[in-house]
Amino acid sequence: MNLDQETIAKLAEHVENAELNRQEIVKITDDYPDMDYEDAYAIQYAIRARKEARGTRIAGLKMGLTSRAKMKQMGVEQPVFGFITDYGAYAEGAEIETSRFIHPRIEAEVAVVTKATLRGPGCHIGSALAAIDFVIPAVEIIDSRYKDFRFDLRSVIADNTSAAGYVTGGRMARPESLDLPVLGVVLEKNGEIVELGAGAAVLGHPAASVAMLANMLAERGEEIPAGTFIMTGGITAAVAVEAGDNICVRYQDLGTLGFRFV
Ligand code: OOG
Ligand code: MG
Repeated sequence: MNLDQETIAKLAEHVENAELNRQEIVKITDDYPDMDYEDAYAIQYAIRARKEARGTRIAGLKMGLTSRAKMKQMGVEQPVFGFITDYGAYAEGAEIETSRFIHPRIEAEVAVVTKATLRGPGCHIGSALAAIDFVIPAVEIIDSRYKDFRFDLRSVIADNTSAAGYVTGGRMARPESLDLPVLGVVLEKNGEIVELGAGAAVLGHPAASVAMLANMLAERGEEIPAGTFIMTGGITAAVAVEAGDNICVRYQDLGTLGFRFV
């Protein structure tokens, strides 16, 4: 770690305020070029603690930058993790207030809920699959607090990996009933197909993303408790949305998730 506790706390407040006030900021590594990955996660965890102290419930975990499409779009090459909150949750059919965000984008993802503890190191796709209770379609709403969505890996980790909301719905299924790598996803905006892909876009298999999360958490002495909701990362590149947009995401075997921005 290169930053002291006081600076971590100050940056956590700065980045969280950008979220709460919907006001974009410049990426924090511009002013703190020495900030390292540990500092970045320390800032993210400080933001999480600030929210929990205010009564926010942590509703699950997310992986990000797990697909080529996303890595290419954002110019960063390594998966990251973050948390999702109770107040970011939307159900299928939701009317989502666009004014809650700075410059929202959506990503089609596959989410899972676990039924057993997952602990790294050495967690692999087999253990992850055995620990998945069910799979459920989920669309993430990301909203980088950084100007023009421009960031580096350390800055985006500190900004809780741009997490802003998520819509769940469609149909859940047991993992053994699905062929997750070839599970097709089609994202439509206002009736037009804008992105499409398959589960394999996510590290070859969405369960590999769950295993990687367990291994990343293990480095911090943490595990994934049973009953955790996990978003495995965008299959497709993220799509910018604005008020008036109607979104429909079709998942092979898992139904359709529709909602709109108002
Ligand atoms: C970072 C978050 C990436 C995903 O699913 O890849 C992410 C960003 O692109 O702003 O959530
Ligand atoms: Mg995502």
